[in-house]
Amino acid sequence: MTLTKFETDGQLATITMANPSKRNALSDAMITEILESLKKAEDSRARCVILRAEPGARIWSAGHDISELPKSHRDPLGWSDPLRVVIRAIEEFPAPIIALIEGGVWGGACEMALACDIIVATPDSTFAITPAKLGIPYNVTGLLTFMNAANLHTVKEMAFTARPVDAQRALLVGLINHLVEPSEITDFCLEMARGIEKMAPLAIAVMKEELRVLASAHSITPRMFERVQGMRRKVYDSTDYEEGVKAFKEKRPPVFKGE
Ligand code: KGA
Repeated sequence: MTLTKFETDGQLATITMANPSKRNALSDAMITEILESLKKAEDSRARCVILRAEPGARIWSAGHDISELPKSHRDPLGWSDPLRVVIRAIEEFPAPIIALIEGGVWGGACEMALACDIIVATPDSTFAITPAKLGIPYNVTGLLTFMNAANLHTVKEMAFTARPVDAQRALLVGLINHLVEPSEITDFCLEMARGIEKMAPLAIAVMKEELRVLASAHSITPRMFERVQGMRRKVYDSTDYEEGVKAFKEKRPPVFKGE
């Protein structure tokens, strides 16, 4: 493990993203390590997992590794994209995962944090939904993660402005569970995890799965799905998408033309 650290005492596992030079961007390699850690935690029958960045991190994660996004003409968030795979792994993990957040949480990392079961953040944390800044057609299940985490107007404001929301507002709109000072957040999460550990793991696992099934119980017709996929395709085939990714690499603001 080079980009993450994994610690466990059997009952509680902690996964720490530890690649500050790339702001914990969710590269294929970073996500592979997170997935390996989740597998180890599941094999050791961990009753709770904490997912965090290193203590004092300024950026929790900068989101999808933009350099690994396809240039164009390919769905950037297809079924087997690493971000999609890790979101499903978190949702399907058979024990609660607590996101311990310090610092900025961007784009796909915001989805990853919100896919966790309980979210605890420090007052200087921020949360941003960024596809509009990059010209990315976010995928349907990804938007559902955001919709299940906050009310529709909040999700729309965050998605359409791409502006970071501060932790106080995130608490107010129900995006996160608790705000805790940096000096106390580790103990706070550990104490919560120890409480979960004492509860019945089978009951928790089935409630987590029931809530996942209920939260994703939206049916859409094949025609609707294909229509949306067709609309998404127009976006990832557009010059705006190329421009969004290119502008990030060139460290300049993008200029979008709507074509
Ligand atoms: N992907 C790849 N590399 C990244 C990255 C990312 N998401 N974010 C940062 N880096 C790299 C950056 O290129 C630089 O590399 C290094 O990390 C430090 O970044 O040293 P190098 O080789 O030049 P930087 O920008 O200098 O750090 P900073 O000034 O501290 O600013 C930190 C932030 C997080 C504010 C800044 O890096 C930033 O804006 N990053 C992009 C945030 C973002 O928009 N993420 C959304 C990614 O898209 C996404 O998740 C999806 C799927 N989406 O939105 O739809």
